[in-house]
Amino acid sequence: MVDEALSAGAVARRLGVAVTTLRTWHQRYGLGPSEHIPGHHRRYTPTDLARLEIMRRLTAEGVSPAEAARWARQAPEPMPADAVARSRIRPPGRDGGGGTIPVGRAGPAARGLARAAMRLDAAAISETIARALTVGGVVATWDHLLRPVLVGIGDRHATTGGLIEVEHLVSRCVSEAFAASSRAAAPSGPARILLSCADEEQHSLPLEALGAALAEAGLTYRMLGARVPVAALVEAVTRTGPAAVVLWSHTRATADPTQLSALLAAPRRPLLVLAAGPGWRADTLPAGVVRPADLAEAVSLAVAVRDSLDQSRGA
Ligand code: B12
Repeated sequence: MVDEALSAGAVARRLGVAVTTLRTWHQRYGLGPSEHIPGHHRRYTPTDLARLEIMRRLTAEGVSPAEAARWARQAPEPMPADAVARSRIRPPGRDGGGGTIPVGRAGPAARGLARAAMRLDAAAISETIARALTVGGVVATWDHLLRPVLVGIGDRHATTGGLIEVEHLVSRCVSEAFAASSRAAAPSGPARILLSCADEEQHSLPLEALGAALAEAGLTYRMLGARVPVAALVEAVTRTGPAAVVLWSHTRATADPTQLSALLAAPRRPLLVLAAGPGWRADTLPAGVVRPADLAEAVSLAVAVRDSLDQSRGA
């Protein structure tokens, strides 16, 4: 943490605000640096920075500083990728035994969501997700709130055989939240991105996260959802001519690369074919297929396709 901690000057430069503004936010709203090394000035941790970014964004959008600070203080803690990985390989039981969902080093919002999930409290689950979406947006909500909890549910299920009811209820609440968020963003224009799960693939939540993130970025998409047979996928591509297709496979069992080859051979071949998800093996992908590492990268690639289409239209 010490290596990642920042001085007030560095934070002010990153956020584009004055150091005096940071001081005010600290004194009035408690959004100060939390890292303390004896004999040194206090320093801002990645969590402090994430909260200040929310503060800056909301105040810039006209939210009152007191209200913005309230949202910022509730924001989920950012979770570095290596911490996510560590949280997945922790031995079962270290996070409090069979009656809890392990969330590794994820923040208080993820722990609250895990507790609500264990109580099967759909209203609290939905409220926590909705608040995180409002405060931090889709990518942060997925990476720092939902993924830790989903991975924790999966890990706990793998070791105990239980929590299937929790997994189903949380999945349902996540789907609803992303659908509502996409509807609220309501981008207009033709859907240039096609999202589909591989044949027999039931894990659609990451694609739903991608859809909501695309909508948030102003992109329209068409979602085919879970378990799409390859003939149906090719039919959809032929009929709608999308610029990009994202095919999700969560497990090796559904990652048959001939599905990707079929897309590349379709009469209206998409500009970009993305093989997304941990099911795909890089060494079996047909040439010309791109494999995004995470949600943020998948969004960037889709935005790049949209921009290049816009440019070629304008040219
Ligand atoms: C929710 C869930 C379900 C739900 C899915 C609901 C839905 N609408 O999606 C339901 C109940 C349907 C389900 C069913 C099954 N499931 Co399930 N499920 C899960 C769970 C808990 C979360 C899935 C999820 O959304 N993960 C998304 C995130 C959380 O995954 P991640 O690993 O962090 O993501 C990585 C990458 O994908 C990438 N990434 C993350 N997000 C994004 C987004 C984009 C766009 C991109 C490009 C990349 C990207 O970054 C991460 C780092 O590598 C997982 C646990 C887990 N660890 O994933 C089990 C899990 C995937 N399921 C599992 C199993 C076994 C099953 C079943 C076979 C169970 C059964 N016997 O019936 C079935 C059917 C599977 C099938 N044929 O599709 C196993 C898979 C084991 C394996 N590797 O083969 C897991 C890992 C649970 C476990 N530990 O045993 N499941």
